Amino acid sequence: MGLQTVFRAVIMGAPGSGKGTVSSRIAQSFALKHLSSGDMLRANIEAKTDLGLLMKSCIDQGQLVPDDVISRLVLSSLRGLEQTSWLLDGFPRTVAQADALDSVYDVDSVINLDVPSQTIRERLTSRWVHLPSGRVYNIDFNPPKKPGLDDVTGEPLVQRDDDSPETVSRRLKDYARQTQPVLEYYRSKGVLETFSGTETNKIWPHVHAFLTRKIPGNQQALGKA
Ligand code: G5P
Ligand code: MG
Repeated sequence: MGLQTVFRAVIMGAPGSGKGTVSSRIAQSFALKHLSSGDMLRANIEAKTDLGLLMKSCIDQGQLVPDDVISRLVLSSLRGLEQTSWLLDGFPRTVAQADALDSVYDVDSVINLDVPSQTIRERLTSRWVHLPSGRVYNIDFNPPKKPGLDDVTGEPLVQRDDDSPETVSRRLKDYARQTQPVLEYYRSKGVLETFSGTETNKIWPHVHAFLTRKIPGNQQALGKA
């Protein structure tokens, strides 16, 4: 009676597969709290925290940061959210990270965005971001209202240091090597749901329909795709 059921989800997919884009739609439609490990790291770099200064070169080169560092950062941000439905984006990225998460929470669903590498390469070179909020734009797909400026704050947009073509290649390779096993991990637990395609607008209605079925107690705020 009245006990709100909590829904815990992870969104996976190669760099540039659209995790950030789809996550913000999910957060809006289903009132889940969106937590992005990459946004957390970039916020630390922007604020020049000790952690940010230490991790900057690693991230700029497209390498994964150490498992214990990222696990501590993400798991501490989940503290106090026992009664909140959330969506993790960018974490876990290795089996060690998946084990760390598993020791604290069971994940209800893992949404896997499966997008071809060539599509990804094209997207990332035209991505622009507003670092303080994590809002993502693309000069072809979802351009800002005013070129080079964030829609909400009017602040300047930047390109990520790790979106250069060589660094994107490295990130895609690392994804195949280090993150594919995490997909197997969740497949074996029976919670993996894969969505394939080259366009987010075509993938999204399927993700929306899936979550509408999955999320208990009809939590959708807006409910429309
Ligand atoms: P991040 O921040 O987690 P990645 O590499 O996993 O970074 P990324 O690049 O943020 O993932 P995304 O979120 O999957 O990609 O994709 P997105 O931003 O929504 O979309 C990409 C672009 O395509 C955007 O410009 C978007 O507008 C556009 N787009 C979307 N859909 C379409 C479409 O249909 N058509 C077109 N034309 N465009 C579209 O991690 C960054 C770094 O942080 C560290 C690592 O160093 C990592 O490299 N890190 C971790 N290290 C260890 N462990 C972890 N768990 C870590 N998490 C982060
Ligand atoms: Mg992202």
